[in-house]
Amino acid sequence: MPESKRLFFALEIPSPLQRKIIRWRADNFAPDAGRPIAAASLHLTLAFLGEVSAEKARALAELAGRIRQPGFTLTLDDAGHWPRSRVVWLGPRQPPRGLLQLANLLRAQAARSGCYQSPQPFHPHVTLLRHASHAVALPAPGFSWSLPVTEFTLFESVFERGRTRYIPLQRWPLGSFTRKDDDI
Ligand code: 2AM
Repeated sequence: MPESKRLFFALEIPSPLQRKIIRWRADNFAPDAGRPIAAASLHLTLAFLGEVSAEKARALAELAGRIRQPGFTLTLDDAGHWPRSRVVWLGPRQPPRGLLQLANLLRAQAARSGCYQSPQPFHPHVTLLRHASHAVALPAPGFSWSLPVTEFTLFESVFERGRTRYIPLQRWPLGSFTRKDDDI
């Protein structure tokens, strides 16, 4: 059987911000609110690909490499609890257009390549807690972290010895790309 990997495209959260977020989480959520995600695993998923063959992964990476999009600023200033998926999350109150465009493009490329995409609208979020099955008291508004987003990443999700790790496989830059018509 050909080797397959569980893959997804995501935005990485820089380590200093990962550390700030977990400190804030410890200060603002009850210890029994849910199972905390490790600092190094905090990320924002753009498109989930599922189990993908090496050949399909190559094709998707090639398509990702053709994306020409400027960077954007992401502000994480909202938090919520989805009881059905038992997830507590951090996200942008107002997702930047660049984020929605990038996610839509990656999700469309994934769908065209045969990776099932949930029909649910994209709701950008960083998962903070899992198994949050009871009502969760959310922090009062007023928190906010902004980060410049200058690249996106293909991750592999590896489950071993009872825990999941996310391994960055490849990164692509976002930047100020000159359009052909601007050159005239
Ligand atoms: P979550 O944080 O909301 O659970 C790696 O598993 C990443 O892919 C996680 O961010 C997870 O989102 C997301 N993910 C896992 N399964 C998914 C699915 N079936 N559809 C969409 N995203 C999924």
